[in-house]
Amino acid sequence: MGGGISRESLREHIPSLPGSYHCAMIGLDSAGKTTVLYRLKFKHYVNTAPTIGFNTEKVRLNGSTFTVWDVGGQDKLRPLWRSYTRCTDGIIFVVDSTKEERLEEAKLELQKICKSTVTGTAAGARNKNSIPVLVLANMQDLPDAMDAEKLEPLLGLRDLGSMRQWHLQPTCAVTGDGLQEGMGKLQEMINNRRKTSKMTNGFGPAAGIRSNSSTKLNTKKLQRSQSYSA
Ligand SMILES: Nc1nc2c(ncn2[C@@H]2O[C@H](COP(=O)(O)OP(=O)(O)O)[C@@H](O)[C@H]2O)c(=O)[nH]1
Ligand SMILES: [Mg+2]
Repeated sequence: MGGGISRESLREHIPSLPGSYHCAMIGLDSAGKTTVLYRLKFKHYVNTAPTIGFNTEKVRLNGSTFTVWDVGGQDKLRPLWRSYTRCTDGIIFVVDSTKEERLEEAKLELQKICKSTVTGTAAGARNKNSIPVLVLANMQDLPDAMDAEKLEPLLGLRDLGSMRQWHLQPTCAVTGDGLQEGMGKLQEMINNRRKTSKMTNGFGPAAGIRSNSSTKLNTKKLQRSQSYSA
């Protein structure tokens, strides 16, 4: 193909089809990313091995197609994340809710990746209506899992900037609890971003969007009890 046009800039100029979404799933190693991917794809639990490189699957949910890229989370693989997140429609960031000692590391990695997705081409910079982030607070079936209320400040989600939509969703990837709901939220945020980008393209900065939220979950019963917006 002709030189000079990168894969990223092509993705920026070719609009995604309605009902079709490209998502990059990242997070520290052993957070449950691959378990999430196969739970979404096959609707049952699949035993995993550490991911060297990436896994990808097309997942059908609510009549839409999500192409999900699950990228290895070991620290030597993290420099790869950027090439998956730069031009994606949505970022899924998976956290092990039982590992308080790894939350600072997770927070810094999330901040780093979010920073890397606001700069870039002129179009990217104008469209400061940044790539939405779905944070999965995974392992909620375990007794020492922290709930969304506790995780939200520890992950610094409110510091991600006013142009960033995010949603914090408690999940258990083994049973699938919370996954459908989280993906529904991600879809809503992506559609919101697409709408805002259409309205503002070429007419100055995007209007601010504040649709950030956490789903609170009864961690014992894994049922949604309440949600709130920032
Ligand atoms: N109890 C429990 N274990 C989980 C959950 N999600 C993943 N796991 C387990 O955590 C381990 C790491 O999961 P994996 O998907 O390989 O993590 P990844 O490195 O982020 O891809 C595996 O043994 C999974 O079975 C969960 O929600 N609850
Ligand atoms: Mg994996």
